[in-house]
Parts: sequence; C-alpha cells; structure tokens
Amino acid sequence: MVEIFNQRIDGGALEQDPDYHFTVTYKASFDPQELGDTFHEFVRLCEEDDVSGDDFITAQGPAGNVFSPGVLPQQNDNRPGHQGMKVVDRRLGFVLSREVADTETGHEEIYADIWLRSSGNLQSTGWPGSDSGKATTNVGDFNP
Ligand SMILES: [Ca+2]
Ligand SMILES: [Ca+2]
Repeated sequence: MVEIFNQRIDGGALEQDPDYHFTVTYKASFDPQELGDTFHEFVRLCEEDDVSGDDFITAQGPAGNVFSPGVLPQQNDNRPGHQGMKVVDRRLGFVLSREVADTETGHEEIYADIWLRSSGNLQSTGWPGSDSGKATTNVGDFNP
C-alpha cells in the first residue's frame, strides 16, 4: 500500500514578484504491484488558525497531477520494514497572489495536506478512503 513520507513545504516571497510561491515535496513508496497503476495526487494548502479554525487556502479537492509511478525514476525504499518497495520523488508548486495567501495580520502558518488515490478509487476526492491516508507537512512560517 502506498505510503507518503518526508513531506515538506517551502516557499517565500520573491523580490519584485507580487505572487507568493510555495513548493510541496514528498516521497511516495509503492508496492511493486502498484507501480503500473495510475495515481491521482491531491494537495491542499491550509493556514493554521487558533481562533476560527484552520482555513483552506486552496480548495478542498485541490491541485495535483496524475502519474504512474512505474514510468518515473525510482529508488529502493531502504527504510526498515519496507524491503521491495519503490520510492518516487514528487514536487508540486503553487503560485498564489498575496491577497489569497495573506489571511491574517502578521505571519501565516501554512502547511499542506497530501493524499493519493489510485485510478480505481476515485469515487471521492477527499482524503478519507484514499490509498495513502492523509500526510501533513511541517507548518511553514510565511510572511506575505
Ligand atoms: Ca494563523
Ligand atoms: Ca499576513
């Protein structure tokens, strides 16, 4: 069963650029029999908010690509207990206007939720029932 690990968010404002750039990276580890399948990747950005609950900065059924792990470069999964699994590197970039990314006074604490669904498991786009479960990145401290 596919597993997500080493998930992380990075980003920042670029000088002279009105938009805000976030990069979400993670590794996905697949069983050999999953390599030929097609996976749909779902990544949403959230802003941690102690007062009114976390906000979704991107939509609930958000950005992501469709990929087949078998045709991407793979490494062996050398983590204990994962012999035989193959790891694929994934990266997804977001470009958001400051008006969208800037949800409150002062800094934003932004993180990403990531999940994967195989092509035969697309009755929903949400994370419950996904093949990977939901993986959450570090919380980045961003100042749009
Ligand atoms: Ca906040
Ligand atoms: Ca702000």
